[in-house]
Amino acid sequence: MNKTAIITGITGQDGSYLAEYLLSKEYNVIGLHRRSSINNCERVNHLSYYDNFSLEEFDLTDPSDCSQILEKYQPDELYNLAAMSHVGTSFNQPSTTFEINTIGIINLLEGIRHRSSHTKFYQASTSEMFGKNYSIDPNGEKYQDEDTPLIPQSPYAVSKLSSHRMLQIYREAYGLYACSGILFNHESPRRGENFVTRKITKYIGRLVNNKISKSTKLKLGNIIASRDWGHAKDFVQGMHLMLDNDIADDYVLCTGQTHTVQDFLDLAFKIAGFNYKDHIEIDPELYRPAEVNYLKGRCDKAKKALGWIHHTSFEELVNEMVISDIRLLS
Ligand code: NAP
Ligand code: G4F
Repeated sequence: MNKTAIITGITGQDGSYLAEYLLSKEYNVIGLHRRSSINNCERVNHLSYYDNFSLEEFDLTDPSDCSQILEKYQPDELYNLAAMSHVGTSFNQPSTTFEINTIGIINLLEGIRHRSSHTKFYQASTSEMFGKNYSIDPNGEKYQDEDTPLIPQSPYAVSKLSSHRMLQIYREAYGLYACSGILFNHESPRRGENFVTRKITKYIGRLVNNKISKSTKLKLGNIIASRDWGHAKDFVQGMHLMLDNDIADDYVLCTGQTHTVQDFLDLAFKIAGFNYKDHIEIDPELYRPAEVNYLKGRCDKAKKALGWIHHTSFEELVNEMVISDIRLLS
């Protein structure tokens, strides 16, 4: 019999790629989205022709909604991707961030415990939880992995760390099959437009298609921050591998390489035939009150236990995003 998977956050970047991936494996997929006054399901509209894909309204912050969904579907797998996922916004909306990112997972874990205890659970944890911290190898190389202590630097990161720890407690205390994926940044042409990579490629798309004047600058904050950027398509496969296993555990997924925002700018503008220095302006308002300056993961554990590796290089990712936004805005 085909397996059933529920995905929260179906309208987001990862939700759409994960749904496509699970459908390719013949899962029945139920995508959960919160009510909106307009249709915001554009990332998954193309999946509507699948008989085994459906959408259902849901809000993660409502405990009864969470338990009813679990009672109704008794899913084999539940992927909790829903979140207030913007680090900068979390400084302005700390309570909402906690309500969704922390209370939300408690609602789901309680729902699983009482209504559907066979359900395997995936939680979208994050490299932001490392904050300013890193480990150093014998060659002096700085990196983060599962053993690096977590010292979060933003309301978003603290909310995710609470969820991460809550999941571990439910796994140990109640024997739930629950995995936390500590994922480093992953991007794609479907990335939300207020994350730095997409903000850059969207600006380039407008510039190339003469939708803005050459004097309209791209305003950015801290461009010396380093991130370990991969492709979302690769990362959703790792989420599935964590649940398609015999032992529930927590894993880092990353590319193992790091680049600054400046590196991203340089390559993205070069692809379109421009020099980024002619087009950007640093806006101090866009600096965060506390910043994570360096993220570079090591995912030897996931490679060994799950056989997961990333396939898309940084250059391929940037190229795909730039070309996509040039086409989209033409
Ligand atoms: P995203 O594009 O921002 O999507 C977030 C999703 O959560 C959206 O579908 C959003 O719905 C939904 N959501 C928010 N509040 C909700 C609520 N109260 N009830 C139900 N749904 C709600 O994020 P993403 O990039 O796909 O990331 C997926 C998950 O991975 C997030 O939890 C994020 O924190 C985590 N993560 C992401 C990365 C990354 O680099 N992308 C790295 C590590 C961890 P609306 O469309 O209605 O807003
Ligand atoms: O693209 P960002 O907003 O991503 P950030 O903060 O790394 O968070 C993303 O990755 C996390 C995993 O590590 C996820 F958990 C989280 O949900 C999200 O998907 O910012 C990247 C860097 C930051 O250092 C930021 O300060 O870019 C810098 N930056 C510079 N100018 C900017 C801007 N970020 C944004 N969003 N907008 C700017 O104008």
